Amino acid sequence: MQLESVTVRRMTLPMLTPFTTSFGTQTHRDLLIVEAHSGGVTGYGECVALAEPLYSEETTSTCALVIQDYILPRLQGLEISHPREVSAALSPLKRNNMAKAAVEGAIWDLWAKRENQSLAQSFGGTKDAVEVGLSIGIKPTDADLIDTVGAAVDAGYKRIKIKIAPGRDLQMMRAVRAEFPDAVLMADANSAYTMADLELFQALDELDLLMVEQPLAHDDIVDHRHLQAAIRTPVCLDESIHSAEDARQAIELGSCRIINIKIGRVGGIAESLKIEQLCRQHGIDVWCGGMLETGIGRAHNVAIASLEGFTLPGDTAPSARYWAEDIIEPEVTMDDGVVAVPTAPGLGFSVKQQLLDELTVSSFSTDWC
Ligand code: OSB
Ligand code: MG
Repeated sequence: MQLESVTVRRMTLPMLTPFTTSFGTQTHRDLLIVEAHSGGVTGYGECVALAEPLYSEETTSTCALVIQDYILPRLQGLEISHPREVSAALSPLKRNNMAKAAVEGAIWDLWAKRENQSLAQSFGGTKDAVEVGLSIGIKPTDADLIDTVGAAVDAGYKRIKIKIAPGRDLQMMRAVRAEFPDAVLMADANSAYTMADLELFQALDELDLLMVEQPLAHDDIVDHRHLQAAIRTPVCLDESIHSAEDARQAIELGSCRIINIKIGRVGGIAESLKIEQLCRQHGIDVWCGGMLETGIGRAHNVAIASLEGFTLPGDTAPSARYWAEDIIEPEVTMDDGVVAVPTAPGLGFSVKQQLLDELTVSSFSTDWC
């Protein structure tokens, strides 16, 4: 297969509810949708970078630039027999993982559609439904948070993740645990703490959390090792893992017992599959993280979460949790805490092309011919 053309669209979607983490509040999603075309078929990918470099160094704007100036030129004229070859072709480019993943994802969807395979099938997924957890942002009061957790428990989510930040941590988590003694709870710090906060994490041990996600610096694996050795609660790494090589080092050091895979953060599907395999070999639990995706990125996430190594519920909540109207149809929906893995070719959802056109504020396309 040869890529004939690629179009990248930028759009802004208002979120139904603002989402606050230790690094800031998202009220809108500023994102890129990549369309890859070949033989009359279109594959779709989503760039998960945020508008500002608060989660990682990438932003929507840096991704647009890197895709246009560096990624697409390397794919021009390339004969692609399997989408795995895309990450190999892009490997000389350092990092810029979210930019690479957006393009690789579109090509993977295109290839799967042409091969008449679902994305899940093309990834080697085996489950026909995936368990879903909810990620809840920092709320102004404990009462607000308890209401939101209660609604999530009632909705059937299999695991509830609560964002924590200095000043909104131990007391708040104790209040939630007291209200929901049996809920499967975890906390995500988005790298807001240091080893000076060891006592906080030791105190959190008493709450029987499923895990604590990225407690320490975004680029650390050494201090996480010391933290994991000093607490019972499993440490999960998110921000610190950008590749299978990072995962190998973290596992070797004992820096975590769980890894959250985000396709964008690790540079694509091929790299995600390597991490899943490595974790399976080492008995490390894996789950699919989320970046407040539209239906396009969400469909990729649901497909990858169908792999055997994804042993814990992922942040793949239904569309209606985020958007007034998703850009795919049907929307992603949840039943009894699970999302069905589509079996139709590619994403398994159709993209609302007219809505995409209406939302697009700027775009660029390759001028290959
Ligand atoms: O740390 O997992 C995170 C959203 C944006 C950036 C980072 C994170 C998150 C989430 C939301 O937790 C997960 C989702 O519901 O998509
Ligand atoms: Mg996280």
